[in-house]
Amino acid sequence: MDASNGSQDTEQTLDSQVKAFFDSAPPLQNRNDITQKLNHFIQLNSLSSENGIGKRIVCVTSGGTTAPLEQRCVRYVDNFSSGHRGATSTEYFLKAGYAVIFLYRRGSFQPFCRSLPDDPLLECFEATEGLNIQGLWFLLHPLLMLQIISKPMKDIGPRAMFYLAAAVSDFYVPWKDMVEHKIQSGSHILDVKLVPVPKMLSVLRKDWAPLAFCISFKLETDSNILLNKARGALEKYNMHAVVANELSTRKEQVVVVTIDDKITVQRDKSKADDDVENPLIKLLSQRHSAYIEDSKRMR
Ligand code: PAZ
Repeated sequence: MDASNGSQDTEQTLDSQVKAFFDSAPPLQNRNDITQKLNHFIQLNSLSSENGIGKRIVCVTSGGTTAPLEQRCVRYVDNFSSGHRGATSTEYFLKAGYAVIFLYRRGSFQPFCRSLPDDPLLECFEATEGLNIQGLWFLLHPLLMLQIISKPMKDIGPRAMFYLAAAVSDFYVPWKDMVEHKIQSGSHILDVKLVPVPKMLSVLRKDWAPLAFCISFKLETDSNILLNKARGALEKYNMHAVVANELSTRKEQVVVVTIDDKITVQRDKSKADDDVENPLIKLLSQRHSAYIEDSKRMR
């Protein structure tokens, strides 16, 4: 029986891997509150528009995720992401007329206070008419929140966009395999088994919000493999575009990879305060509008 466990694991379907991942996450205490808040926000912004069509709504994920090593977590595997991309993009999405659901790692950069440390500004906002940003934070991993957000987003069809700029960990330690207490130091080698996080982008596209316009990101440190990896992700997860960026130049330049284009987008260096997200969001907003028009024609 033991010997077959490994092969059974590899044969798990994506659905059961997703279920196992969610089952192994600590339960979300305030799920109902979050759902209510989101429904209210999406409803408000679906009604408010000049042309009676309803605003476009984008969910921006932002910041890095952590993978805890102990149940009573003292240590975890982290990544470098500061949330600058997500926070800056949110400002430009708002400028472009979108309503934004900003899903961020607590403590990472937030819009309109990028230069301030530890700034819980978004937590002060309550949804009222005219409010076009809803902040939600995640503790460890944004995927459970993403699933919750995608439910009301599904209802607005192609007007929804997912802009997945968070650096999501590719590996985690399932809850059942985690030691309860702090791992003790010593001279032994620390042997921790991290298993792959299921690829939820396909589930988002296929099941959670199939009509939404979906943009994911690909980060590499080796520029020689970046564009091929981005193209691979575009095809594998059926994204509408993948934004390719290299670690050292990510604030200066990105490449937007679509099925028939590779568009280099750069910050305007003649302006000290310009951001690469300025032309990037303009381009994605245009592409999203064209997508909405195409979807209308196809109905
Ligand atoms: O958060 P930040 O501004 O420091 O960095 C942004 C980024 C590099 C994390 C983002 O642009 C990105 O590429 N996210 C996806 C990373 C990945 O999983 O490949």
